[in-house]
Amino acid sequence: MPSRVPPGQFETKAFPVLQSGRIHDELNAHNWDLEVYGEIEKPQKWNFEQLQALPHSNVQVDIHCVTTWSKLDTKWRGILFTDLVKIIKPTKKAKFVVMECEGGHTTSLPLEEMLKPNVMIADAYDGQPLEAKHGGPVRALVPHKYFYKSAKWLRKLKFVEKDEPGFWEVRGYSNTADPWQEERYS
Ligand SMILES: Nc1nc2c(c(=O)[nH]1)N[C@H]1C(S)=C(S)[C@@H](COP(=O)(O)O)O[C@H]1N2
Ligand SMILES: [Mo]
Repeated sequence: MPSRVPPGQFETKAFPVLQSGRIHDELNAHNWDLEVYGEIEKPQKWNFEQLQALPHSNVQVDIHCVTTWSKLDTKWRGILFTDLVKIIKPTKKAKFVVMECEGGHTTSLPLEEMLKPNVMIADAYDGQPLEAKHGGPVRALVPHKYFYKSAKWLRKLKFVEKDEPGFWEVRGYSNTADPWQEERYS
């Protein structure tokens, strides 16, 4: 059977916590909201309660951090990106999605990458509300990319025609970030 651990990675049972700045534990289900804007037909601002009313799915996926840890069979719940786009309807001009986080951190991906299986806006991990240290109340989950594409403390999704490389990407990390191709640095 082919390995589930990509080249240069090792498996960990722990769940390390990584971010550029501090943990945004001031965010919670009462003061958080998500703005979705840019090249879409139906701009939105959802608070946490409104987000709960959107269709939710469960996924079980392996995650891979560029610092070489991989964690297998992680269980998440949230709104699949493929379900999200049915509501907001990206225009023909929408080619990239910029994920904007509390505190100014960003990352981005082509819209087609966000439409791949298991990509979601996650609000629960392992059957519990998503903890602040892992990006709660709501984060992005893009399991087929290195984990720096999975924005924690997500506050805005901006749909754009031209890419806007994010925090780690402008600091030398790969913008494509495929763990199976070991796309770590640019
Ligand atoms: N807002 C924000 N999200 C972020 C980051 C960050 O610095 N800020 N770092 C990324 C990196 S490098 C990793 S490995 C994962 C870590 O997620 P975890 O702390 O839940 O393991 O979050 C990603 N999302
Ligand atoms: Mo990372």
